[in-house]
Amino acid sequence: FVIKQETDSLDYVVDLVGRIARNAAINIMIVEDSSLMRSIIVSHLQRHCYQVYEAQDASECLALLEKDINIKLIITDYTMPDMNGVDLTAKIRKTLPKTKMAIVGISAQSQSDLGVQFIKRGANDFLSKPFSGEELLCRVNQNIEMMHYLDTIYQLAHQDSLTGLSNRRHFFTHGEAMVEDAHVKSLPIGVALLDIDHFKRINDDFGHEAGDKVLEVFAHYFKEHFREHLTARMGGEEFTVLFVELDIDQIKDALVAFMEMFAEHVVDYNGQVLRVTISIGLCFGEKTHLDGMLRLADDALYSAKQAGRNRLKL
Ligand code: GH3
Ligand code: MG
Ligand code: MG
Ligand code: MG
Ligand code: MG
Repeated sequence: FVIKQETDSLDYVVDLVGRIARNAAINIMIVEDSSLMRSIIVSHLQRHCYQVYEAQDASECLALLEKDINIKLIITDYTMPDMNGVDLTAKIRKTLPKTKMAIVGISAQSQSDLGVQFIKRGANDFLSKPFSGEELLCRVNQNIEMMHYLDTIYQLAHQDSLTGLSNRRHFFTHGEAMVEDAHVKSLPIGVALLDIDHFKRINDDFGHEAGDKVLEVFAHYFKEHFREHLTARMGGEEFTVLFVELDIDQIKDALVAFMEMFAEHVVDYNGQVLRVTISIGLCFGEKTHLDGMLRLADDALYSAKQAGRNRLKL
């Protein structure tokens, strides 16, 4: 019995320390014109170690949001001198979706549909004053947890799990917009496809795990070398990078430098030395669509393979 108690209290302490560390990195803003109410809410939140910012009206709240503090949750009062909390919620939602920030409305007004108004205009939750500290914290914690799950889902949907690189979906979501923007501004744009040569042989000769190790090592250097550009694993042993604003020579130089560096690089797999080369297909110009550019890059990649691999073709 004694041992169980000790285990329980240890688990409790571990849980508490974890929560303190997590919450200390979470910024919450309270928007409330009553300084008494504000200080009550602040003390509840600080008990759970949240980082709290205070605003006494909507304009102070909007000014704080401009500062780019990465506020994760806003608790806003309804009745305030400059703008009511529902209008403030609607205004914030024009730029910040629920995936980025949660909003909890609060009010002492007896108007029965205030909660509905808040939620219809973009709030996640609503609390009638007076509320207990426990209820406030339950709602806040729950909304923070939901956002954490949304972040996780986003990561899973946009990241390749083996290499940690962005995946194809992420590349298209962001790349399409970048290509359109570059087109509007008449900026040069380039898309390269990089494919590991004879990769199947690595799997066949050393096993699938060795293949995975090569992909991980490749991705590490690839991400680092092209860190200023949009990169992704398109699938299998094929990777892509999108260049905006660089001219053709700058792009070729960056790609060839990487290709030559990797050809010299040895991957150590349980003491076995693995070497691979890569072929690159490049599409360059003022194009309007990413998928069209990728098709052209793929044609160029095919000629690089035909011409003997370990080379770049335009
Ligand atoms: P080429 O030089 O013409 O590109 O030849 P290749 O062998 O690299 O190309 P091929 O398309 O014939 O084979 C690619 C191989 O990549 C086949 C597939 O099993 C392997 N592969 C794809 N994804 C993974 C992965 O995540 N891990 C491992 N280990 N292998 C993978
Ligand atoms: Mg008020
Ligand atoms: Mg290949
Ligand atoms: Mg293939
Ligand atoms: Mg391939």
